[in-house]
Amino acid sequence: MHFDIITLLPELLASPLSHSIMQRAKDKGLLTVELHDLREYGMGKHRQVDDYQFGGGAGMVMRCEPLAELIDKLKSERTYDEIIYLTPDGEQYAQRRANRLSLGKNLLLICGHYKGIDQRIRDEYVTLEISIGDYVLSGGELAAAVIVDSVGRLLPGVLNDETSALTDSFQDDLLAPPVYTRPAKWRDHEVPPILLSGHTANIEKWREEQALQRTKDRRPDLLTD
Ligand code: 6GU
Repeated sequence: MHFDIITLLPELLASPLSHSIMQRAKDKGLLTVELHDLREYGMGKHRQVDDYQFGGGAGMVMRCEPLAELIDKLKSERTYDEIIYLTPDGEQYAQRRANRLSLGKNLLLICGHYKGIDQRIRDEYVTLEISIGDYVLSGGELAAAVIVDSVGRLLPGVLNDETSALTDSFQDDLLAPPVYTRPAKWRDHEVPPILLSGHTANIEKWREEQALQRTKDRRPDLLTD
């Protein structure tokens, strides 16, 4: 799978996508990520990418021309499954969307800054708008990293048995059960004895019960909708 990411802060995105599972996915050739610095498409000698908003009001808006030039160039090189704008007024991101996006081949992510991008770019190019939660980030870069990580780890061959996505929280609309490792007794806390019993079927049943209880306690909304 290939990601193109349009950003004013490529340095901010490079590091989170260059470690651990994401780096392994890249090394295996399963995931490619290209960062495109919008500043290089800025206007005039100051490479301007933003301007005052029509109608007044605080905050700058990202201009159409630099974005359009870069998006047109990228669209001439690839066909995108989705052109995604990261924005706090987008669809709330969840595992279901990550699962669906992971079936695609090419995704284009657009990171906004300031008050966001001119509405006409959204109307002309964007096919999906995503928010990663009800809070405001300074720009779309951290949200883009969230999308690449959550989608990238679902690609066939990225995860091994140890890191399997099948037992993740949310994969069946349930939170994951508690997990333990050695030692079996730490301070005065013991590992639930069933996990040491070797009875695979009972352990699996216990984990399902724990997952359900944890979901009831912490995220009852997941069980109703
Ligand atoms: Cl996608 N972008 C920004 N700037 N803030 C956000 C967000 C995205 N999702 C939640 N807050």
